[in-house]
Parts: sequence; structure tokens; C-alpha cells
Amino acid sequence: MLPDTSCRPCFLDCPASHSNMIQLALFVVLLGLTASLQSNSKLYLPIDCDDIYRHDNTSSSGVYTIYPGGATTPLHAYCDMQTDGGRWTVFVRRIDGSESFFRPWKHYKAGFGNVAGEYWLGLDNIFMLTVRKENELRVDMEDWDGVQASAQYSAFSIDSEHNGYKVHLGSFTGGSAGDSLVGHNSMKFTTFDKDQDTWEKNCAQQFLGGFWYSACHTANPTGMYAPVGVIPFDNVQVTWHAWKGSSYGLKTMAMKIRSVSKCPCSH
Ligand SMILES: [Ca+2]
Repeated sequence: MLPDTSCRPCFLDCPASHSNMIQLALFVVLLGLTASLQSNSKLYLPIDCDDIYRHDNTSSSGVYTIYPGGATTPLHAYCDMQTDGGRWTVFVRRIDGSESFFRPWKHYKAGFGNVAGEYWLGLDNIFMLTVRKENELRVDMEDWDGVQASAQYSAFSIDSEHNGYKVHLGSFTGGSAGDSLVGHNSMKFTTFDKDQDTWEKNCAQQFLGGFWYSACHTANPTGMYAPVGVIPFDNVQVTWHAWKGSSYGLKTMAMKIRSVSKCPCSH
């Protein structure tokens, strides 16, 4: 059986395999030693959690440093290395209400929060991640009875700020939470101080988050965090209509992306 070399990691350079190439190879190695070291160190910089897992498939879930914008802009992110094979880069995470998500444009652009807890990765960072690789999307959530549900989509990317961080969503591919994002596809991002939604008023002001609102939403991952029944208003909590409706504020919610490529070398 032939060895499968189709997914050789990028950082493993192919050595010269013929004996008559050895002298030339040695010469090249010596000549380019410094450049080679610099080059290798660059190749080890992971773009996302997918790269980290492919480099070491024993990596556990947690906070890692990734480089979607290049070597000079390290970024901390939470990697989900367990769910459905792992490799997920989490870009928004709600777990305990420790962070306010009712924030202005500049915060959603740059990112905020604690990557070990609740956070938003930042629209510029999400843009760079989805430019560097083709990704799928997964949304994981849990209710206050400990029941978990998810929703998966075949593709996810966003445009740059120049085009309002417009979101491009693939088809719903499964998950017991159902599809609550279809109406958000092709929407630009809206915060309370930047209205790009399709409603006459501002959805972020009305529903207390920042999101790809339309007029206005069927999911509000950045809404107010509160145990169910505490807030007597519909749609302002962390909601996912297809699963729990408009008045149920969920206990946890996380949105995460993963490369759909079989091989890291193709990027
Ligand atoms: Ca509006």
C-alpha cells in the first residue's frame, strides 16, 4: 500500500530523496541556514485552532495564541478541541454573564472580554480568519436544565469593514437546535452606534447586543445574559428561536469556525 502523503503537514519540508542530490542538498542547507531558520519559525505560526490541532492532535481545549493576521499580530483565542473532532476556533462565547456585550462598534471591531471566559474575538480578526481559510460554522448552546443543542452550517465568512463585515453563510447542515441564522445571511454588522441593519430603527439598541441583525433577529448570541424568567422582555437575551423561542435566555452559547479543507498545505 502506498503511504498517504496527501496531508503532509506544511512544516515538514520534503528532503531530497535521491543520493545524487545529497551534495547539492547539503550545499543549499548550509547556504540558506539563517533564512531557513527564519522561514521555519514562520511556518510554525498557526493561523487558527485547526493548525494547532494538526500540529499536535493531543492538544486539549483551551486558550492558544494564533496568528491570522501574520507574525506581528499574535491573538489569543479559545480552541474547542473536543466537539465533533475539535479544531474549532471560537469567536464568541457566553458562559456566565461576566462580560457586557452591549458595546460600541470599535469594541466589536477589535474584540473584547476574557478568552478564558466570555469574549468576542473581533470582527477584523474574524475577517482575517475567514480570508485565510474556507470555514464551516458551528453554534453550541445549553439551556438551564443542562440540555445541549447545536446548529451547523456548511460555510461561514465575513467581508471587511469596508463592506460592513457582511456575513456569508452556507446551508444549514444539521443540529438539534435548528436553523436560526438563515434570516441573518448577507446582513452587515450593527452595534448601538453603527446602524447597518434593515430595520427603520437600530436593532442593537433595541435588543442590547451587536450582531448581523436584519429587522431584527432570530438569534441573539450577544444579548443580555440572565437566567430564564429574570428579564420580562422577549428577544433581548441570549436567544436561539428555532430551539427555545424568543423569550428563553440560554445558559451558554458559542459560535466557532473550522477549516473545511482536508489538508493544511492547501491554504
Ligand atoms: Ca436600522
